[in-house]
Amino acid sequence: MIPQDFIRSALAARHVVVLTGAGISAESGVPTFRDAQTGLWARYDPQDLATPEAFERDPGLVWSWYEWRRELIAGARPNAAHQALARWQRQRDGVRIVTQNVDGLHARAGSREVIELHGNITRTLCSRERREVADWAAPAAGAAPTCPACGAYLRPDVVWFGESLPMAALEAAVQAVRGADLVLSVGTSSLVQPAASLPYEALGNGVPVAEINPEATSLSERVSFSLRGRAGEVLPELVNYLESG
Ligand code: BJW
Repeated sequence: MIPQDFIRSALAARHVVVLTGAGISAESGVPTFRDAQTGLWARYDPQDLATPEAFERDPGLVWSWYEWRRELIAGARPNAAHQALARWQRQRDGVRIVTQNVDGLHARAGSREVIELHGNITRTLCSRERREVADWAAPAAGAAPTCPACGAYLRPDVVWFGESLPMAALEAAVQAVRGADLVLSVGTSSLVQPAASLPYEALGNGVPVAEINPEATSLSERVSFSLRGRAGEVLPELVNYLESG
């Protein structure tokens, strides 16, 4: 059940920012990172796979892990939560999506102008020149492919721990939050910086923040509205209310 005062805030808001994390794609079968049984970090050590040092040590291992995830994501479909957000954007202007996810499922659901803070797993970069590369020769089993132009290893276009976020995306996200009169935090543990600080920026400006998550997070105690449930259930219900309101 969605609180009436939250529905009133959502109806009155002119600029809404929806910050999403791995939990919004969980119902598409894409594993989260930190969920105790099913999260990727329960099975893999991020220090071995999601840092520049890990890639330097063993590019083949890191490439293979991302290939596995790329295939998993290619076979996944946007779920009811992604679709509800796309529907909300079609219904009205001023709903902006900022995602930490690299899976591209918001765009595949039809959302427009999604701000991707941590890159996109479907793109590949030359690790030396940071240029996007579209074609490369298949590597030997267990090895990473190399850049056809300079010979450096290729890597996924994602942001690893210790790396800076793409400046344009981060600036766009901060500006969107500064201009928002309502922020929703959906399916994120709110642990990873700088994305985790965005809802606090809003709260500091007196802007209400709602959290949609089946579990409590480090943000939960601070939020204005806590909608405890799965994104694929809560978001369609919310957008249905807004459509009829
Ligand atoms: C559901 C659900 C359902 C389940 N419905 N919900 C300040 C203080 C301390 C540390 C730092 C700091 N500033 C920077 C750092 C270091 C670091 C950091 O934050 N570390 C923390 C872990 C402590 N940050 C960085 O290094 C960032 N870079 C940076 O800041 O550069 C400058 C700098 C560097 C170094 C020092 C200082 C400054 C880069 C961060 C890059 C994160 N990269 C990853 C991997 C991306 C590529 C890939 O996919 O492999 O991004 S890590 C991983 O975490 C991924 C995610 O985008 C990110 C956030 O995870 P998310 O989305 O919140 O997922 P989960 O699994 O944590 O949570 C899922 C939630 O869903 C749960 O709450 C569930 O309950 C919920 N859920 N089912 C709704 N159906």
